[in-house]
Amino acid sequence: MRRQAFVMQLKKGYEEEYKKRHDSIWPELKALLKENGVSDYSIFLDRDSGRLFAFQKSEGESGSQDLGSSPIIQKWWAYMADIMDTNEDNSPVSLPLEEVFHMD
Ligand code: RM4
Repeated sequence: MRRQAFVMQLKKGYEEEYKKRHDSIWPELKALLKENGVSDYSIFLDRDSGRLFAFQKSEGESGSQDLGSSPIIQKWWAYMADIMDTNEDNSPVSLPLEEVFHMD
């Protein structure tokens, strides 16, 4: 099981909207993530900077940000694109982070 973390960027003023959309995350998106080995997935927000810190475990090398070929992911990314910094394909700009400490 691999631990992954990455940073995304939320546009200012959308903090409540971001949480609201994730509180009602699509069941089909959750199912897709689990089917692809993603678990223990959390996203934290630094309200001052709008930085979103994501952590997840994955069974294989790929994680949530590697599923862009899925129509459900493409639909979700398009849905979220108005409130996040995104690439041209609507995927959220994601900065992978290096694990420098872990304690079980
Ligand atoms: C985030 C972002 C990620 C997705 C999660 C569920 O806002 O879109 O790519 O994995 O939502």
